[in-house]
Amino acid sequence: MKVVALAGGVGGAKLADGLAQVLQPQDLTVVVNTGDDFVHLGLYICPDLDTVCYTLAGIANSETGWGRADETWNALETLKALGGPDWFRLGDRDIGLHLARTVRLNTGEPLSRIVQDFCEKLGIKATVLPMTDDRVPTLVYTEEGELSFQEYFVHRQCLPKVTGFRFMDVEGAKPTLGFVSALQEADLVIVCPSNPWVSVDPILSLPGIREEIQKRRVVAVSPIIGGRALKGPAAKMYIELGMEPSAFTVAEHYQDFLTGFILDNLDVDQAGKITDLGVLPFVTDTIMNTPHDRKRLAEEVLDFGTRLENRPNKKEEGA
Ligand code: FO1
Repeated sequence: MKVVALAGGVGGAKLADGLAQVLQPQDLTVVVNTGDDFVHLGLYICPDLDTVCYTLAGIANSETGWGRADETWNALETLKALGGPDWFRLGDRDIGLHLARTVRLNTGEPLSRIVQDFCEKLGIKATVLPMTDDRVPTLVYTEEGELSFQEYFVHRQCLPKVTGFRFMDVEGAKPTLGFVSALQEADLVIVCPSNPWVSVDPILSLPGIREEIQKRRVVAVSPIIGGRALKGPAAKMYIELGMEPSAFTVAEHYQDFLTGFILDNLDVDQAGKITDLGVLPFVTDTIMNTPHDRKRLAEEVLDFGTRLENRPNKKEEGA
């Protein structure tokens, strides 16, 4: 069963890891958001790609949800002592990866090729792809004006009230070739439990992607459980945008392409409303605290996706 998983940060990386434990490597393509990427201290940093790759390689820092395990902070301490900016915490091993990537990007090498090479060197067998090789930085509109993503997320700790988002130059960006071909061959597309606004929407906004996804069997796992996001500002963003943070609101956000939607036991009362959207709900324990949880949820998502096979997706029904 050929699967394409759309992933952002922590939640996406965990489900991608579960899928990698269950599927043959050649059957899994993980497409990752690059809207969080930015140049900092001269280094080109790709947080969601790195969280996915570190997680799949088993070297992710499970406490923070970003960066590497067994990290040291000597470079950052020296930087701070010399008056440099240390608000974005870069560990020594992590800096090594940013150096290797930045040098190669500066020669004009496409990000997708660099990622593929790093995956081989990290022993990752599944295909991990940036959503595009172009630069599509996410800007966050707040009451204090427009902030770059990491300025909002880390430096300002997601405190400013958001009023909207912009994915700069996304209209002119090209999805990676591997992304488009994997989509066209996909038996199932899985939208991982990532932030719909700043992790999934950038991927869906690339030219031609939403239209292609609408032709596929698609399931999404809710990133909102009991009205909260397990990590990050997704629920706060919903509230600030005047919407209720709930599994149902997420399903509504994706309803134009969703065939099925996986929501947590805590939100079982919303299954009926989701069915009314023409989306098939599946209720289970969606919290992934251990690698076994990741594998179990991945198996349930794939099994649910298989059962959907004999159900035309919404687009065909609506056609
Ligand atoms: N997130 C933070 O909240 N604080 C940090 O100091 C921080 C450093 C960092 C370094 C490398 C990296 O790949 C990610 C890092 N992140 C940090 C996470 C980053 O802001 C991501 O964009 C978010 O996790 C959203 O996906």
